[in-house]
Amino acid sequence: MSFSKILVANRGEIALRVVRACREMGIASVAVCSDADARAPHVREADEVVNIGPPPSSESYLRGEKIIEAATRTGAQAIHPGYGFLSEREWFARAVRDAGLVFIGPPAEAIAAMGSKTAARQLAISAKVPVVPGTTTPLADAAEARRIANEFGYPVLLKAASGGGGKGMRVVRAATEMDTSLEAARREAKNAFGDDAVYVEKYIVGPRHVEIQVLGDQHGTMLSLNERECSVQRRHQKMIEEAPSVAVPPDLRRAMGETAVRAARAAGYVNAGTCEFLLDRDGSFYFLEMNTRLQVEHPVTELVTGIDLVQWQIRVAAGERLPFKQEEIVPRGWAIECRITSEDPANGFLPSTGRISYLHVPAGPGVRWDGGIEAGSEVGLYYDPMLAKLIVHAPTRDAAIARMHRALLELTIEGVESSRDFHLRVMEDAEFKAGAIEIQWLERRLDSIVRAPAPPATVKAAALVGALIADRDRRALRQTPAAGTARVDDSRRDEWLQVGRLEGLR
Ligand code: MV4
Repeated sequence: MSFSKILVANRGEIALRVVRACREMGIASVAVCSDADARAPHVREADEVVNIGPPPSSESYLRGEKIIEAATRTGAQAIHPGYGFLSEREWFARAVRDAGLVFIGPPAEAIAAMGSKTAARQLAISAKVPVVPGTTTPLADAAEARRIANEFGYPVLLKAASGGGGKGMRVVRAATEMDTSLEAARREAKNAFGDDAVYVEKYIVGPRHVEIQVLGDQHGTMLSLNERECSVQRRHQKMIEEAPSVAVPPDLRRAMGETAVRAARAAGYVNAGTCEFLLDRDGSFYFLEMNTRLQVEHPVTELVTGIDLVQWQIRVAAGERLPFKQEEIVPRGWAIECRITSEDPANGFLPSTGRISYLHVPAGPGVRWDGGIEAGSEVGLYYDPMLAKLIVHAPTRDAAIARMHRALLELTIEGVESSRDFHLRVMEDAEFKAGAIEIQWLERRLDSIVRAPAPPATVKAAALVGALIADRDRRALRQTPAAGTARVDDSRRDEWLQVGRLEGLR
C-alpha cells in the first residue's frame, strides 16, 4: 500500500519540505493555505491547494475539521501535519483516523502518553529510562517541597506539571526561598496552562540539550537515528543545531539511543519522534520529554545518516517496513543548521516585518536551504518568524563551521531584519568553535555576540540603494577572512575597511 495523494496541513518551509518529498515519491500533494499565503512557495509547488480561511492561525491552520474536510474532498488518503499547529494535538490525530484517513505521525494514544510532563516522567521511570531525581506527583505545599529538596540537595527546580517551554519553572537555591518560589511557579503555571500543579526536580547546572531522533515502523522496528546537539538556544527557542554532538562518544551514543528507543516503545510509538535529554557534564543523561512530531532540526540528522526522514515518515505510515539495521546507522561527517528568522538581533530579537525585496540564497558544496520565502514574500506577525533554515554538511565540525560561515556570507535578505549576522558572529566565536556550549551558553554570550562588529552597516546601506548594491555588498563581505583565521577584532577592522571601499564606490 502506498498513498497516491497527501494533504499537507502546514505552511512555510516545512510544508514545502513535505511537498518536495511527495513529488520525489510520485505522490500528489494538496496544500492548504490561509488568505495570507495564497501565493506562498508551498502552495505554488503543490499539485492542488485548498484555502482554509483568514490569516490568523486560529481561523486557518488550526482548524482541524476544515483541513480534514479538504483532505476528504480532494481525495487525499493521508495528512502530514508538519510541526507546530496541529502536529501534537491528540484530538486531531484521532479525528483524522476517525475520518478514515492516515495521520502521518504517531498514534493518538502515543501523543497522549507523552503529552503531560508528569505522565511522561512516570512512563519513563516504568521503562527504566533515567529521569532527573525528583517527584512525579504534584506538590502539596512548600513544606513537602523542602522535605524532598533536602533529600537531593539545593538547587532544585520547580516545574509545572502541565508545563513545557520553560513556563512555570523556578530555580530554588535555598530552603528559605521555597515559599515565594512555589507561589510564583504556581501563579505562572496557572496563567499559562490553567493548572497550578507543580513538582520538583534536582536542578542540573550547566547541562547540554541533546536529543535522540527515533524512527519506528508498524511492525515492531524502532531505530535510533542518533543525537542532535541543541544547546544553542535563547529563551527556549533553538537557534543552531548540529549532529553529531562533540559531547557524545560512541558508547554514550549507543546508551542514549537504546534509552530513547525504550522510551518510545513504552509509549507505543510509531513514526518519527524525538526524545529530549539533559546531558550533564559528568556524562550522565536524563530524559526530559518526547516530541511526538517531525522537528524543525530534522535535516541535520538526514545529512549525517543519509536517511530521508520525511519520505520514511510517509512510508511507515503507509505500512512499509524499515529496511535499516541499527548497526548501519553511523553518523557520517558533521551537519549544522542555522534558523534564519525575521528577528533583529541588534534589537533584542524584535520581530521584523515587511516585504522581502531581495533574496540571494547560498549554494555550493554541502549547502542546503529549506526555506518558505522568496523575493516578494510578505513577512507579517501572523506566523512564526522562522523564514528558512540554512543547513550545511562537511567531513568535520571545523569544516562545517567554515562552510556555514561561507554560506552565511553569501546569504542576502533585504526588506526585513534577519538573524543572519548573529549566526555569522556565532560561527566566528571561539567558544562555539571549541564546542564549549551548554544550555546557558548563548544567554551568557549574547551581549558580546550582538555587539560584535558586523555587516549591518553595509547591509543597511545596501537596503537603501537596492538589489544592485546588495550584490556588490555581498562581494565585498565575501573577502572577510575565513572563520578559521579571523580574530573578531581583525574582522571588524577588515569589514569596516570594506565598507569604506564600498562607500567610495558610490
Ligand atoms: C531542567 C533544567 C535543569 N535541571 N530540569 C527547560 C524546558 C523544559 N522542557 C526543561 N527545561 C529544563 N529542565 C532540571 N532538572 C534545565 C532546563 C532548561 C533547558 C533545557 C533544555 C534546553 C534549554 C533549556 C534552557 C533552560 C533550562
